Amino acid sequence: MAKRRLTDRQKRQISAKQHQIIDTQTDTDTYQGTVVTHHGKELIVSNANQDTINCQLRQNLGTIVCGDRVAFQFIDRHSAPKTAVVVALAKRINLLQKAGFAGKAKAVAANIDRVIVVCSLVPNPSSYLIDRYLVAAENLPARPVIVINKIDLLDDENEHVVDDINSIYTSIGYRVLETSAIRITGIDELQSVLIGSTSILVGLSGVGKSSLVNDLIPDIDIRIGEISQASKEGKHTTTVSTLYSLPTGGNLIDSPGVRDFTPLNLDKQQILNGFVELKSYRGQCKFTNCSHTNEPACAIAQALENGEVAQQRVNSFRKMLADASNQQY
Ligand SMILES: Nc1nc2c(ncn2[C@@H]2O[C@H](COP(=O)(O)OP(=O)(O)OP(=O)(O)O)[C@@H](O)[C@H]2O)c(=O)[nH]1
Ligand SMILES: [Mg+2]
Ligand SMILES: [Zn+2]
Repeated sequence: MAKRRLTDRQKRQISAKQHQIIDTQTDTDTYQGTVVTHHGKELIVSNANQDTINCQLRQNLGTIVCGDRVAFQFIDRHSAPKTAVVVALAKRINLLQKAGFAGKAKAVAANIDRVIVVCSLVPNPSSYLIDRYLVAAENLPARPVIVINKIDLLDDENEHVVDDINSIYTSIGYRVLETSAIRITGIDELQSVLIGSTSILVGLSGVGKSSLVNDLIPDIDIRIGEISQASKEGKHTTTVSTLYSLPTGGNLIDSPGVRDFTPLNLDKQQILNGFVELKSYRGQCKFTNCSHTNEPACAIAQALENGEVAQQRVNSFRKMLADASNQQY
């Protein structure tokens, strides 16, 4: 079939699209977009003009998740909402996955530049959970940032929590932000971190991820969870990852809160690589298969003894190694 020649208008439209070119798509009726959300049969894609398009999915494209770049062809571009069919999936930069039911891989989102690990001051954050998110982020790879939300609940009792997180994580190079979604404090700082990249908010249910999105994007009004006293979980808990376009440029993905997070199938080396301050000791233990627990001349045990690394981080590292070796998948 002869190739259709592009009109000037079409050329302008195409050059205006800032999304990554999908190599296999040369058809001029094909447009590029980013998956806003995909849940069951609902698949919403946005294009460079921020139009949201209800899409169907051509078969055999595999799993498509929030943040994926896709090519689509309009079914009806004049309907409200516009409708289209997704015909191709672009190669991913990365894919954040977690261990779901029975250890099965569950894709969370794709093409992530930054992982914003949100914890709340109350109840006290789990350092092991923060560390597992950091390991997952380092292995994507994506740049992690830690957010301590609900800072309005700061008091004499929990002050040390903020100090501990700050001292442990800033000393190994991570940015730690303190926010209150309710009082709207720390939001400008968070906003400046997000500019120009695709970030995902992750963390336990109820820590305030959706509330932060509402602060960052005043035009939207995501339902947030009132913490139910009975279940201690948000009633309007987020159930599907959704990508929002930030007014300052960049995208922000709000993800459903978890009860727990286990990165997927990381081997020993990947776990070590995920602990940024420990990975420099790689290859320095006496035994090449050192489990870094109780062997003599373990470089990590030695670093701990010398006060070069934090006990809490080494505990997390050892626990993650033990958990990984117990995983039956
Ligand atoms: N005191 C205080 N409460 C907050 C703050 N941010 C959120 N909350 C409250 O925490 C509850 C949960 O907020 P959400 O934004 O729904 O939390 P989430 O992390 O999106 O929860 P999931 O969608 O279940 O993952 C709501 O009752 C919010 O009003 C904050 O900074 N301070
Ligand atoms: Mg939410
Ligand atoms: Zn060792």
